[in-house]
Amino acid sequence: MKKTKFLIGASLTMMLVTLSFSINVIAPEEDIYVYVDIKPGSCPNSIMMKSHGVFTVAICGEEDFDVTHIDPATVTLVGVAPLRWSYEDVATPFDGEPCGCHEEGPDGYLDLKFKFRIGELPILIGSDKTVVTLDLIGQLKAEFGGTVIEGSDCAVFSI
Ligand SMILES: [Ca+2]
Ligand SMILES: [Ca+2]
Repeated sequence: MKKTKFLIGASLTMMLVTLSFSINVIAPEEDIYVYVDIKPGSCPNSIMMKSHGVFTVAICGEEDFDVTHIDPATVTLVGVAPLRWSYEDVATPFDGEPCGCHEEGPDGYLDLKFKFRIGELPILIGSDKTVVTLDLIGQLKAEFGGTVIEGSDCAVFSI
């Protein structure tokens, strides 16, 4: 009886070792956290749900982060794909508290700018001026390792 328990324990341990080993092999890279600015130059980031327009979201470039390494086609905001994208210095990373923002614009580092359609956001708000965190996710281009990038910013939604 004891021997059986030992064998089960040993094979479980081996399975766990194998499992963690393969995870390490598949995902050697840590995700890269990027600074995201909804409506660059604006704070608060107000979005009117009923206006069926578009709004701008920038991924901020930094001294040690080149936004041209990002594959724009992989980027989504709360699961929504952008209408289009372009490269322009329009934003400055905000390093304050979560959901904080500033009105600073260009900082000398190129940013990746996206346009998203307000009507495509999967967001339902019950009351006016609801603050919602919007998560952005994407990947670097294959030649830069395809590493996952992620970031978020908040918007104040009005009905
Ligand atoms: Ca902003
Ligand atoms: Ca910039």
